[in-house]
Amino acid sequence: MGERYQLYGGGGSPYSMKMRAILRYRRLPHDWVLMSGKLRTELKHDGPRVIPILRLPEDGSLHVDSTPLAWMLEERHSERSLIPDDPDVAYLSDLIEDMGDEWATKMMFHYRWFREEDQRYSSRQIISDNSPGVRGDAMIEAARAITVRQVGRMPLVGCTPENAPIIEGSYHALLDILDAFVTRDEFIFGTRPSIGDFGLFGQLKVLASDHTPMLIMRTRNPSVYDWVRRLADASGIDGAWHRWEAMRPEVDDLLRFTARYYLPFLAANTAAYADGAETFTVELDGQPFTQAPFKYQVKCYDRLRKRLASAPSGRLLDRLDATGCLEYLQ
Ligand SMILES: N[C@@H](CCC(=O)N[C@@H](CS)C(=O)NCC(=O)O)C(=O)O
Repeated sequence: MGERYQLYGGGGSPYSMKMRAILRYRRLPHDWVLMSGKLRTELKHDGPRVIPILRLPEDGSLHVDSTPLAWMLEERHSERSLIPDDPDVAYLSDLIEDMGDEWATKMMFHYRWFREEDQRYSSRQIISDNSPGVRGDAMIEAARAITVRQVGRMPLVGCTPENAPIIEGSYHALLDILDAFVTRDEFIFGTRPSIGDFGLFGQLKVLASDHTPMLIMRTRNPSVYDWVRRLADASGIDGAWHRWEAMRPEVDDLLRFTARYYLPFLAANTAAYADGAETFTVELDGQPFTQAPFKYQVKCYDRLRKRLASAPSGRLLDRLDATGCLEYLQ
């Protein structure tokens, strides 16, 4: 085991891509290991059956959930932190990370499983990574089984045909915002990437690979495609944070985007969960969006609100207010 982290994941898993890109940017010695059923049994991890899993070098302990993992790395290593040193900027970075993890993932899941040609490519890719030696009929059968399972999960995460126009519209809107500023060394909060960049990156990396969203990104917003391609390994980037006063205007566009799609969803999800409702409908960008309440996102909302309540600064509140976020976060 030695001095290196092990990251167990899959090439089609957005949170695995996020964690791998973080380890690379932070220059932390690690091995990238493709997870398989056999390996999962050998690892004897008794936590949630998800990827990625990070194994610590010193004691072999196994840990999941990319946001807490990223924060654990922050505690363990101070060089090349992902957290902007200005706490107000850091809050915005966390908000954007959360939006990437929890809203942009709907884009990823929708495009992956909505159209047959996407199902065909994605299911095969997942099996190819997680099932060593599988080919021919066995590959076809395993790909079919995972397609059935994942398509069955679509309504649980709101990826229904009725919600498709909202999800696709939000993908286009996000690409357009990023397209307005990404260049070779530019990230959301400076010339170095933040946890917010990596939250978006995880989902965008998969969207840049799955068939239909890849074509959209490459033809409509090729500069975003390039940005994603580079952020996959940013170990050579040595940048700086912008000061609050020099924050680029596109950050406000990202915040307005968050207020248009993600935060109303998050608020309605929490209310519906508290009421024990089976489903809820919320208006997003002027259109009704319906899904069943999702427990994990209740925690996300709680965390964002508590953090803001614990350290409110006037300029942060003003910015959140001006972009439409504040009404959901107070
Ligand atoms: N919040 C977790 C989510 C991890 C997650 O949902 N991973 C997916 C793959 S990207 C998974 O393993 N799902 C279980 C399954 O597909 O069986 C994180 O940020 O790491």
